[in-house]
Amino acid sequence: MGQHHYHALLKRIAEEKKSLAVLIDPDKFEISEAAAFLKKIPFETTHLFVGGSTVPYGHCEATVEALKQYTNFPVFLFPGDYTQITGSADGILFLSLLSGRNPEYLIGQQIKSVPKLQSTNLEIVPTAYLLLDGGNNSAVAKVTETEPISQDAIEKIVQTALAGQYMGAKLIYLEAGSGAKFPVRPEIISAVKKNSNIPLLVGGGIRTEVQKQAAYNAGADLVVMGTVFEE
Ligand code: 1GP
Repeated sequence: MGQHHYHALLKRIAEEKKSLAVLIDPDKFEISEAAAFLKKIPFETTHLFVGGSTVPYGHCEATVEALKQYTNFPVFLFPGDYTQITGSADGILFLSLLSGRNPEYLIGQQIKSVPKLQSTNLEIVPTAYLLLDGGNNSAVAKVTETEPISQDAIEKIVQTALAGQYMGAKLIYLEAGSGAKFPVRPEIISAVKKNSNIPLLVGGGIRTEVQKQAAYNAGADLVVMGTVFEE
Protein backbone atom coordinates (compact mmCIF):
# COMPACT_ATOMS: atom_id res chain seq x y z
CA MET A 1 0.00 0.00 0.00
CA GLY A 2 1.61 3.27 -1.13
CA GLN A 3 0.92 6.85 -0.08
CA HIS A 4 0.37 8.11 -3.59
CA HIS A 5 -2.76 10.16 -2.93
CA TYR A 6 -1.39 11.62 0.29
CA HIS A 7 1.72 12.80 -1.50
CA ALA A 8 -0.44 14.26 -4.26
CA LEU A 9 -2.25 16.29 -1.57
CA LEU A 10 1.07 17.50 -0.12
CA LYS A 11 2.10 18.55 -3.61
CA ARG A 12 -1.13 20.47 -4.12
CA ILE A 13 -0.51 22.28 -0.83
CA ALA A 14 3.07 23.11 -1.81
CA GLU A 15 1.66 24.59 -5.02
CA GLU A 16 -0.86 26.59 -2.94
CA LYS A 17 -3.82 24.76 -4.43
CA LYS A 18 -6.89 24.16 -2.28
CA SER A 19 -8.77 20.87 -2.38
CA LEU A 20 -12.45 20.03 -2.15
CA ALA A 21 -13.86 16.68 -1.08
CA VAL A 22 -17.49 15.86 -1.76
CA LEU A 23 -18.77 13.58 0.99
CA ILE A 24 -21.26 10.91 0.02
CA ASP A 25 -23.24 9.19 2.74
CA PRO A 26 -24.22 5.76 1.31
CA ASP A 27 -27.31 5.84 3.50
CA LYS A 28 -28.63 8.89 1.63
CA PHE A 29 -27.32 8.00 -1.80
CA GLU A 30 -29.27 6.53 -4.68
CA ILE A 31 -26.85 4.22 -6.49
CA SER A 32 -28.77 4.44 -9.77
CA GLU A 33 -28.20 8.22 -9.64
CA ALA A 34 -24.41 8.00 -9.39
CA ALA A 35 -23.70 9.29 -12.89
CA ALA A 36 -26.18 12.16 -12.59
CA PHE A 37 -24.83 13.04 -9.14
CA LEU A 38 -21.26 13.26 -10.41
CA LYS A 39 -22.33 15.64 -13.15
CA LYS A 40 -23.70 18.07 -10.59
CA ILE A 41 -20.77 18.38 -8.19
CA PRO A 42 -18.50 21.45 -8.46
CA PHE A 43 -15.82 21.49 -11.16
CA GLU A 44 -13.15 22.17 -8.52
CA THR A 45 -13.82 18.86 -6.74
CA THR A 46 -10.60 16.92 -6.09
CA HIS A 47 -11.67 13.99 -3.89
CA LEU A 48 -14.71 11.91 -3.05
CA PHE A 49 -15.20 10.77 0.53
CA VAL A 50 -17.64 7.94 1.23
CA GLY A 51 -18.99 7.04 4.64
CA GLY A 52 -21.64 7.79 7.22
CA SER A 53 -22.66 7.31 10.81
CA THR A 54 -25.10 4.48 10.18
CA VAL A 55 -24.75 2.51 6.98
CA PRO A 56 -26.27 -0.94 6.40
CA TYR A 57 -23.69 -3.61 5.62
CA GLY A 58 -22.63 -3.65 1.96
CA HIS A 59 -24.03 -0.23 1.01
CA CYS A 60 -20.68 1.47 1.33
CA GLU A 61 -19.00 -0.94 -1.07
CA ALA A 62 -21.89 -0.72 -3.56
CA THR A 63 -21.71 3.09 -3.43
CA VAL A 64 -17.95 3.16 -4.00
CA GLU A 65 -18.24 0.74 -6.90
CA ALA A 66 -21.05 2.73 -8.51
CA LEU A 67 -19.05 5.98 -8.25
CA LYS A 68 -15.89 4.34 -9.56
CA GLN A 69 -17.68 3.44 -12.78
CA TYR A 70 -18.10 7.09 -13.68
CA THR A 71 -15.15 8.98 -12.22
CA ASN A 72 -11.40 9.00 -11.69
CA PHE A 73 -11.49 11.13 -8.55
CA PRO A 74 -9.67 9.37 -5.72
CA VAL A 75 -12.29 7.80 -3.46
CA PHE A 76 -11.44 7.79 0.24
CA LEU A 77 -13.43 6.00 2.88
CA PHE A 78 -14.53 8.20 5.77
CA PRO A 79 -16.03 5.38 7.80
CA GLY A 80 -18.39 5.66 10.73
CA ASP A 81 -17.36 2.16 11.74
CA TYR A 82 -15.17 -0.70 10.56
CA THR A 83 -17.98 -2.51 8.67
CA GLN A 84 -17.89 0.26 6.03
CA ILE A 85 -14.37 -0.63 4.91
CA THR A 86 -14.11 -1.89 1.35
CA GLY A 87 -11.08 -2.58 -0.81
CA SER A 88 -12.93 -1.03 -3.76
CA ALA A 89 -11.92 2.46 -2.60
CA ASP A 90 -8.50 4.03 -3.10
CA GLY A 91 -7.80 4.86 0.49
CA ILE A 92 -9.14 5.36 3.97
CA LEU A 93 -9.02 8.16 6.49
CA PHE A 94 -7.93 6.08 9.45
CA LEU A 95 -9.72 8.14 12.05
CA SER A 96 -9.14 8.41 15.76
CA LEU A 97 -11.77 10.57 17.47
CA LEU A 98 -9.42 12.57 19.70
CA SER A 99 -12.05 15.07 20.87
CA GLY A 100 -13.87 12.31 22.73
CA ARG A 101 -13.03 9.93 25.50
CA ASN A 102 -14.72 6.83 24.19
CA PRO A 103 -12.05 4.11 23.82
CA GLU A 104 -14.15 2.40 21.16
CA TYR A 105 -13.55 5.34 18.78
CA LEU A 106 -10.02 6.07 19.94
CA ILE A 107 -8.69 2.54 19.31
CA GLY A 108 -11.43 -0.13 19.44
CA GLN A 109 -12.81 0.31 15.92
CA GLN A 110 -9.28 0.64 14.61
CA ILE A 111 -8.34 -2.81 15.92
CA LYS A 112 -11.57 -4.31 14.57
CA SER A 113 -10.70 -2.95 11.13
CA VAL A 114 -7.33 -4.68 10.89
CA PRO A 115 -8.39 -8.07 9.46
CA LYS A 116 -10.21 -6.30 6.62
CA LEU A 117 -7.40 -3.82 6.01
CA GLN A 118 -4.85 -6.63 5.84
CA SER A 119 -6.73 -8.04 2.87
CA THR A 120 -6.92 -4.76 0.91
CA ASN A 121 -4.51 -2.38 -0.80
CA LEU A 122 -6.15 0.73 0.62
CA GLU A 123 -3.91 3.72 1.21
CA ILE A 124 -4.20 4.21 4.96
CA VAL A 125 -3.95 7.80 6.14
CA PRO A 126 -3.91 8.24 9.93
CA THR A 127 -6.19 11.13 10.79
CA ALA A 128 -6.61 13.12 14.00
CA TYR A 129 -10.39 13.62 14.03
CA LEU A 130 -11.82 16.36 16.23
CA LEU A 131 -15.54 16.92 16.67
CA LEU A 132 -16.31 20.54 17.55
CA ASP A 133 -19.66 21.95 18.60
CA GLY A 134 -21.60 22.94 15.50
CA GLY A 135 -24.68 24.18 17.36
CA ASN A 136 -26.81 21.07 17.05
CA ASN A 137 -26.72 17.47 18.19
CA SER A 138 -24.56 15.80 15.55
CA ALA A 139 -24.79 12.21 14.37
CA VAL A 140 -21.11 11.74 15.24
CA ALA A 141 -21.75 12.77 18.86
CA LYS A 142 -24.79 10.49 19.08
CA VAL A 143 -23.19 7.42 17.55
CA THR A 144 -19.86 7.74 19.36
CA GLU A 145 -21.45 8.85 22.64
CA THR A 146 -18.92 11.64 22.97
CA GLU A 147 -19.11 15.36 23.63
CA PRO A 148 -17.89 17.80 20.98
CA ILE A 149 -15.32 20.39 22.04
CA SER A 150 -16.74 23.89 22.43
CA GLN A 151 -15.58 26.29 19.73
CA ASP A 152 -14.71 28.71 22.54
CA ALA A 153 -11.98 26.35 23.74
CA ILE A 154 -9.43 27.31 21.09
CA GLU A 155 -6.41 26.32 23.17
CA LYS A 156 -7.85 22.89 23.90
CA ILE A 157 -8.64 22.37 20.22
CA VAL A 158 -5.10 23.35 19.16
CA GLN A 159 -3.55 21.11 21.81
CA THR A 160 -5.75 18.16 20.87
CA ALA A 161 -4.89 18.53 17.20
CA LEU A 162 -1.19 18.80 17.99
CA ALA A 163 -1.28 15.74 20.22
CA GLY A 164 -2.67 13.94 17.18
CA GLN A 165 0.18 15.20 15.02
CA TYR A 166 2.75 14.18 17.62
CA MET A 167 1.20 10.70 17.75
CA GLY A 168 1.81 10.37 14.04
CA ALA A 169 -1.40 11.53 12.37
CA LYS A 170 -0.87 12.68 8.80
CA LEU A 171 -4.05 14.74 8.61
CA ILE A 172 -6.04 16.87 11.03
CA TYR A 173 -9.79 16.94 10.44
CA LEU A 174 -11.80 19.65 12.20
CA GLU A 175 -15.43 18.49 12.10
CA ALA A 176 -18.47 20.52 13.11
CA GLY A 177 -20.78 17.58 12.32
CA SER A 178 -22.83 16.89 9.23
CA GLY A 179 -25.51 19.54 8.84
CA ALA A 180 -23.94 21.74 11.54
CA LYS A 181 -25.65 25.07 12.19
CA PHE A 182 -22.27 26.75 12.53
CA PRO A 183 -19.21 25.54 10.64
CA VAL A 184 -15.78 25.58 12.28
CA ARG A 185 -14.88 29.21 12.96
CA PRO A 186 -12.09 30.77 10.89
CA GLU A 187 -10.09 31.74 14.02
CA ILE A 188 -10.01 28.09 15.07
CA ILE A 189 -8.87 26.99 11.64
CA SER A 190 -6.10 29.56 11.60
CA ALA A 191 -4.97 28.76 15.16
CA VAL A 192 -4.68 25.04 14.33
CA LYS A 193 -2.99 25.79 11.01
CA LYS A 194 -0.44 28.12 12.60
CA ASN A 195 0.61 25.51 15.14
CA SER A 196 0.63 22.32 13.07
CA ASN A 197 2.39 21.22 9.92
CA ILE A 198 0.24 18.49 8.43
CA PRO A 199 -2.68 19.01 6.01
CA LEU A 200 -5.80 20.45 7.58
CA LEU A 201 -9.29 19.25 6.60
CA VAL A 202 -12.39 21.18 7.64
CA GLY A 203 -16.00 20.13 7.30
CA GLY A 204 -19.48 20.27 8.75
CA GLY A 205 -22.14 22.84 7.92
CA ILE A 206 -20.27 24.43 5.00
CA ARG A 207 -22.95 25.23 2.42
CA THR A 208 -21.96 28.40 0.62
CA GLU A 209 -19.07 29.63 -1.47
CA VAL A 210 -18.47 32.36 1.13
CA GLN A 211 -18.18 29.80 3.95
CA LYS A 212 -15.90 27.62 1.85
CA GLN A 213 -13.60 30.52 0.97
CA ALA A 214 -13.55 31.63 4.62
CA ALA A 215 -12.30 28.16 5.60
CA TYR A 216 -9.66 28.22 2.85
CA ASN A 217 -8.52 31.74 3.73
CA ALA A 218 -8.17 30.76 7.39
CA GLY A 219 -5.88 27.87 6.45
CA ALA A 220 -7.97 24.84 5.52
CA ASP A 221 -6.14 22.82 2.86
CA LEU A 222 -9.17 20.71 2.02
CA VAL A 223 -12.83 21.47 2.64
CA VAL A 224 -15.37 18.67 2.98
CA MET A 225 -18.96 19.31 1.85
CA GLY A 226 -21.71 16.73 1.98
CA THR A 227 -25.21 17.76 2.95
CA VAL A 228 -25.41 20.63 0.46
CA PHE A 229 -25.12 18.16 -2.44
CA GLU A 230 -27.72 15.78 -1.08
CA GLU A 231 -30.53 18.20 -1.93
C1 1GP B 1 -19.53 15.67 7.83
O1 1GP B 1 -17.75 17.24 7.63
C2 1GP B 1 -18.68 16.50 6.91
O2 1GP B 1 -18.81 14.63 8.37
C3 1GP B 1 -19.53 17.32 5.98
O3 1GP B 1 -20.56 18.00 6.64
O4 1GP B 1 -22.67 17.30 5.52
O5 1GP B 1 -22.55 19.44 6.79
O6 1GP B 1 -21.38 19.20 4.61
P1 1GP B 1 -21.86 18.53 5.84
